[in-house]
Amino acid sequence: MSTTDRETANRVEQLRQAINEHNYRYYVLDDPQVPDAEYDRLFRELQALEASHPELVTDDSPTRRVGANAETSFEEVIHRIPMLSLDNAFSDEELQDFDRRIRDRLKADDPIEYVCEPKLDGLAVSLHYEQGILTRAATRGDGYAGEDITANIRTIPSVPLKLRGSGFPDLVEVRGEVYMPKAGFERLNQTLANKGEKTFVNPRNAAAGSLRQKKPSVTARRPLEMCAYSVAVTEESVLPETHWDSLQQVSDWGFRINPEMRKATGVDECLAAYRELMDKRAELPYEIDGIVFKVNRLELQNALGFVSRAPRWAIAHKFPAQEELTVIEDVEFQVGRTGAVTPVARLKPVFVGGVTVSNATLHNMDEIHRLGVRIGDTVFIRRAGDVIPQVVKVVLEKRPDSAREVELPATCPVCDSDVIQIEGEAVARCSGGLFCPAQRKEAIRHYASRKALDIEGLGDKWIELLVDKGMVKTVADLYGLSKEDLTGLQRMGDKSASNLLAAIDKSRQPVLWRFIYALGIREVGEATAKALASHFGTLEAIAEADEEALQQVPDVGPIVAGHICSFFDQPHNQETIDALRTAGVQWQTETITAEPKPLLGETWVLTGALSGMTRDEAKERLEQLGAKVAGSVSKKTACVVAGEAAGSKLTKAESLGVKVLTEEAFVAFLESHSA
Ligand code: D41
Repeated sequence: MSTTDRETANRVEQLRQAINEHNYRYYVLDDPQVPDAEYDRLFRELQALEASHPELVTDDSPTRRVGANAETSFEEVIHRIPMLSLDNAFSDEELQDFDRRIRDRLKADDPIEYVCEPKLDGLAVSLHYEQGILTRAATRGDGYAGEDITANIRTIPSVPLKLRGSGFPDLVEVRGEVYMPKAGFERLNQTLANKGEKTFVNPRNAAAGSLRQKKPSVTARRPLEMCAYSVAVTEESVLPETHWDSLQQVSDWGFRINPEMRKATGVDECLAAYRELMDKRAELPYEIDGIVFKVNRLELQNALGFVSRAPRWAIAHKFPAQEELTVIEDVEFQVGRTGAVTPVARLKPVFVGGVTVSNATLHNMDEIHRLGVRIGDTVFIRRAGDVIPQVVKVVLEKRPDSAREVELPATCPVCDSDVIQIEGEAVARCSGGLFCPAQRKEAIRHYASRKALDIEGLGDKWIELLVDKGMVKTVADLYGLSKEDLTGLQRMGDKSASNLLAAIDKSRQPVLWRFIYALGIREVGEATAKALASHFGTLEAIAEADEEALQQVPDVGPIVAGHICSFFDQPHNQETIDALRTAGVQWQTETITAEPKPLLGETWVLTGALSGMTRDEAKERLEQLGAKVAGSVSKKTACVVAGEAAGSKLTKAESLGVKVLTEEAFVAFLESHSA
């Protein structure tokens, strides 16, 4: 070997050690030591060296997690030492029985020491290491024979391809659970759903499906992890005295072990550990379905032995199931405060995730189609943590002949207005707007908000009260309120009643754009309302415009035009507008169009704090003069108004040579342009 070859070989070895170390810190300890960019540089350097020196490539190189063209064979593998199963305890009594049996058998007077391990909800696997190198990975199968999944297991970053340290036996078998963390599962399902593909029912199925892939490159993209729970050494070697210590050893070899693991002496401490873990269950980043108790001393384990494939020294105390089967008795549609019409499944009550569940959301019609749900179907209901129960799968085999398709109602179940579903949008909506009782409070809140009619003092509390007492059904009712009405309400003093009435009264003459904005038409925000007002000049003209005419307005596309038309098509909305008019609300015909607009086509930017006016006021003045007000400075910016403590926008304006006005100069400018 030449010197340069030796140098290359050394560098390759150095890179592998560094990368393995970073991998270990990142995936096993969750404690990265270098930024991703540094890791990527090392990785690319190793890839490049291996590409130019193929003779240096080894199987345990961190670049070889996805084998070049290896496929997972799924060939049968006979376990040299059978993989035992676990007995279950479903109650405190069953756990106490387990502990009593052990003490009887061992004739023990003192309480037994147990190791308590979260029971990960994944798949048990066996990994063989020869001279420290991963040589074979297999599923548990029936405990005697499993399948060879080496190529897929190699892609899991928390599985060491090579044991860390030295002094390990020539042949080591590590057993553990492969699982998918909750966050990765959610992301994977979201991606699958976006592609219209079938999603997984739970993280366990997702982990199983990912390991069952023929192509390791697919498995590699799935967020799988592995956590070790036991070790078997098939030859003479010094074993630690306890299960606990053997897991510390496995951890030193580079495996992830469960950080929630702890020791407990006697059954009462075990029961306490069970309750503590149950309380933590929802917060853990992975799913567990119980807790495993194992007699800690290996000597005692040996003395206890096993019966029919399960050790006498271990038991799984199960948590309440998070999935159960039940029947969808009906599907009803609920209307949310924004008008979203959401299908809700009425279920035959079922105990799942620790509570009795009789409703589950179906989200929207797309979800119903994706799941293929019909009324009468038997379905998997899943309730994990505190999240709302979900329908995750239909059991087609159990579909009765009487099963009915779910149909989106044509009209709102609350107010009978048309239900509108825009193409390409998953959510269907009630078009009742101001009129729909389900949307009433939200509509009133919006109407009274600062950018709309700015009714000071009409906060959430009053809206709640007025709507709940039936005193205000639509915004028009606000104008009919009398002082007696208000003082009759709890906690409403004479003075605050007068103030509120005055504020309501003051809102009777809004400018047109504010009134349009206040109507709460979907996707008609402040800017669109202004554009509509200055284009059409009157509300009548907007109400009569068809979609084509509406699209003449800058910023109004087909979707917004559709929302505007369906709003005015609803007789209820027209009635509310008429009622407002009758109540004396008089929006001013937009006169802006008639005014000269010296700043038309210009974009201005406001930055820093103004002392004499608010940002919104400054913006409004500029817009009246025809300018557009933007949030960032570019070459195209006509002018920047710089108030107190202006920062990066001012610097940028100066560097681009954009005109800058101080507040003083801006005020003078406005005065010279005021009518
Ligand atoms: O977390 C687990 N799922 C887990 C499974 C665990 N922490 N410990 C386990 N210990 C065993 C024995 C006691 C037999 C070594 C297990 C399992 N078995 C197991 N997993 C699937 C079947 C058996």
